Amino acid sequence: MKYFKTCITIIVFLIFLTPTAWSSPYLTPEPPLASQMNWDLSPSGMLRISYDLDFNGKADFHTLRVVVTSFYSDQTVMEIGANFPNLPVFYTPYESQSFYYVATAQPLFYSFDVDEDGTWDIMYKDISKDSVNGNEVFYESPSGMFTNDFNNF
Ligand SMILES: [Ca+2]
Ligand SMILES: [Ca+2]
Ligand SMILES: [Ca+2]
Repeated sequence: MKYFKTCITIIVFLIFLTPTAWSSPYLTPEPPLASQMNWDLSPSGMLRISYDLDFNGKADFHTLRVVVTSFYSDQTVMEIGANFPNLPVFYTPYESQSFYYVATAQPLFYSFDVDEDGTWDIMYKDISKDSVNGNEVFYESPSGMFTNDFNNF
């Protein structure tokens, strides 16, 4: 018996450097739509969805989507949804009809209310609306908690 102890280990690390969370504090992928706290139209006309990421009963994460179209219809949400595959459909029911909002598949803005006081503290814009994948950019800090160069981190 011969024992060959040949331990040649070639480890090749292919590191694809992509922007990661360290450059975008708080930025996190949107949870499933079904886990939302509530939704509404923002003053800018975009569809806001609020989440409670730490489950303390207070909203801390909000996404904003462009409304693709909105209309009254007496069709069911299932029927409307079938007309807009892959797009989220929201609706407000009225007596005989509902008012439907069809939004983009992914958000344009991601907003965080770090201290949960109702004023957003940091906003990211995802111009390509392709979910959180590293190409989001700092947009503004409505509360002033953060500055452009992240001095407060
Ligand atoms: Ca919370
Ligand atoms: Ca705040
Ligand atoms: Ca993106």
